[in-house]
Amino acid sequence: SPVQIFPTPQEILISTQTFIPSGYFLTGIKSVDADAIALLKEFLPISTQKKGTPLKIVMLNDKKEELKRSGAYRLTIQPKSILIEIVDGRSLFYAAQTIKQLVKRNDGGQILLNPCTITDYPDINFRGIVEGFYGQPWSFDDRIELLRYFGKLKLNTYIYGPKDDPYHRYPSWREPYPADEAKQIVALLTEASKNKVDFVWAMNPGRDIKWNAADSNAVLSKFESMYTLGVRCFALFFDDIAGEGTNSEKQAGLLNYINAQFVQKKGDVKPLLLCPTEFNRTASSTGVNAYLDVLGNLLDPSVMIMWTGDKVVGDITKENLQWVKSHIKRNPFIWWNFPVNDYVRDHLLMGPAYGLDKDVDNAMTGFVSNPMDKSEASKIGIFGVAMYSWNIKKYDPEKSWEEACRQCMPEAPIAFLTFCAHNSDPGPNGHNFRRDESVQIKPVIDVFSQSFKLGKYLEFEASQLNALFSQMAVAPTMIYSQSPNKRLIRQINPWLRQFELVGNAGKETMEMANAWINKDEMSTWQNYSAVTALFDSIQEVDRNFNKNDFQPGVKTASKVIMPFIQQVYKQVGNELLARHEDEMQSSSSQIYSNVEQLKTQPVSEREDEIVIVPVFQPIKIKPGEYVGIQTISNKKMNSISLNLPLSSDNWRLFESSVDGKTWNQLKVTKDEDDMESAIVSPDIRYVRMINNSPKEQTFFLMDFTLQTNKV
Ligand code: LTM
Repeated sequence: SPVQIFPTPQEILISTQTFIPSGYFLTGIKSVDADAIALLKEFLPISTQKKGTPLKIVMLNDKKEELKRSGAYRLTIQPKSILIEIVDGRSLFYAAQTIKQLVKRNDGGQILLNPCTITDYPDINFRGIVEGFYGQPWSFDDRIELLRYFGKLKLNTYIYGPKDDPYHRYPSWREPYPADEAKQIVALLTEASKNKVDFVWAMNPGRDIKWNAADSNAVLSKFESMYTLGVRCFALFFDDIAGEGTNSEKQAGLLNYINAQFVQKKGDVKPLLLCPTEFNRTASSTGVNAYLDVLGNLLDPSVMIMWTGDKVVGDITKENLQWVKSHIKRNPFIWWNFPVNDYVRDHLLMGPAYGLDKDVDNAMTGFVSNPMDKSEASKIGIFGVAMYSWNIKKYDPEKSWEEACRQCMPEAPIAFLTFCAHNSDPGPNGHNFRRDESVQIKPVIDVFSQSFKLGKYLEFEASQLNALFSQMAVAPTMIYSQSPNKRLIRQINPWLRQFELVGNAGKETMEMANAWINKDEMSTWQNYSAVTALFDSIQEVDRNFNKNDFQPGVKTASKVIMPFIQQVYKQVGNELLARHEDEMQSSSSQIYSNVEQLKTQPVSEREDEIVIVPVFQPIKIKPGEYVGIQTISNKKMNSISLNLPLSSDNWRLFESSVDGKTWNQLKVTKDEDDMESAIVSPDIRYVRMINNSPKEQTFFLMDFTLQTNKV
């Protein structure tokens, strides 16, 4: 095709010849979407007089089911006319977005168009994001910018549900927003409407809801207050809760009540959306009257149900979609936990959006991505979701990702692509969700390092590695100097700094390796010291930036590049210093647990503490199961401290051990904030909390910390 259009149209016939259009006048349907007309006028000469070429807008009349969807359109461009057939205002807006991408200019600045016929519609009805992560919610400006981005990508759904907005969730879901926040919501609704986006306001009342009339009315009146602000789409979330709120019969009862008393009565409110408590297959109970079956049987058929797939974070497969449909008795509305990074906050997820089944027709009501707390950086993942959800069969994750990088940073596309290519894997995490990273260079690294271990330095591979490391080292400077997107730079700044250091460390490492192979001990020493100094700087950035209580730190190129650099450094260092490898490794800790859900949960080791990375989902722990920390650190241990809310019963014991075989019970005390702690002896290497009761228990693992003596 002579022109690229994003998302890829369903059917396109386009001539390679261009023509220069004269002025247009509008004809056909009179009262059409004003935003779409304003958009058309931005790039087409449209006059108010009946002069020039007709641009005719008519209703689309086609039997095909897809061409009845909101947003569907047919566009016929000929030298003597433009015809736009539409279903609704959104269709016209999308046709205008398409024409915008078709318009080119010649050297004289004149507009050029290619005659074409485009028949286009979305594969999935609701497409967009759910702002549903933990951590600092997006700012007002972040959201406005994203809504504009949505318009361009033909995304139509913005679900508002940030976990750390107290008026969305605990403790203030019952209360209306304060005046200034309410004003911002009104402004967001206006921007959403301009971009043909449904702004869905979600409430997450499950943590402390009481199943009584008072709380049903509390939900109703909060919805009423949001309706007054202009909200017309509503959702109820019951994810990440334990206890009373998880009752599926009661949840279904509440949704049906809101449907009857609010949605039906208002008449202009769209169907309700529910995020269930068991929102993925791993978390789903089975048997008679299992949670999802109850929802499937009781919930009004108009209510849409969200679903994250087989796991909290993972792929979306045909098989999984079919499985959930058989339980909820409707197509699921996908909540895809990508590129969200609230469970790996020291990493960025800026790689391709893949793991989405293409062999799925009409199997999803909606598809929304849960993004990172970094709105601009999330645009890369969101772009992929926009391409997939509009045209599933034509979706190409790699190509979409490259285009996303180009569009997000047209001023320095190669630098930005390089940055994203090495910032995609989340690192080890409890969801076992990993991404490919450094894909192109990985085979080169494998070949080079294998030979290097045998004392050979492969020149050809080395030249490719050198080229990449140089590119990495300059990419941040290019981005800082060329990109006007200051918001993006602010959001990813710590990673940009780190990226430059890693690039430089790579360059020095290659020189060191070369000098070592050439038996140039003097240069080897010099390069070795330079790499050591760069490692120190990398550690400094890691310690001093991106501070948060969950996973502080700044990890970049951590899957392929950093391990390679470290391995070469270690190998040369070992030989140079005649040291043994294990002596260099002074400390390593990991989770100590036989709870399936926790086995891969990482721990984070800091200067004077070892912390289990918090888990947001409730954890089920059977009698005799335990969770704790195992360490081979050479530090002295001090105490453990715990903050495990919603678990005041006496079902657990705390224990410590030197060898993992003999255990001593710890005496735990509570302070006035209900924080628990216990002193441990300096030589212990294991601490754990064990379910000492005869029953399975549910708890949240928010803070489990082993304090070590300050070094
Ligand atoms: O995924 C869902 C439905 N809920 C939460 C999200 O809020 C959170 O962002 C993700 C990723 O950590 N996990 C969840 O369980």
